[in-house]
Amino acid sequence: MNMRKLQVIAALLAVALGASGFAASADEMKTYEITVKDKVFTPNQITVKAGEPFRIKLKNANPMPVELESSKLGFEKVAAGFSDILVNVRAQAPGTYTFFDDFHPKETTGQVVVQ
Ligand SMILES: [Cu+2]
Repeated sequence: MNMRKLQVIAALLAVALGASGFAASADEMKTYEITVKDKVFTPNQITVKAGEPFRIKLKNANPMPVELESSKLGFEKVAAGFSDILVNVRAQAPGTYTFFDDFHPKETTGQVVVQ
């Protein structure tokens, strides 16, 4: 095998590895953990990058269910008592978006700051 062929193979390998690296990073979206207890989200504000999908992992530290919801961010999911849920959020434009527990929508709120 000559040097030119080796260079072509190396270039093709780099492309293949790069492509699989990209697929892996899509699977490893940044996950923000929030705990809800006694009608309070902790933290009650997270800051995420504009234009990048992300995940919120909500740990429900109450015996009662909560419903994590945000109409603007497009999710609505119930976490049973003492359980965790994961929601995927689409890439967003810069801004401040509210989320809440739909069982206590006035009291139990938080914000996602996209910047
Ligand atoms: Cu709801």
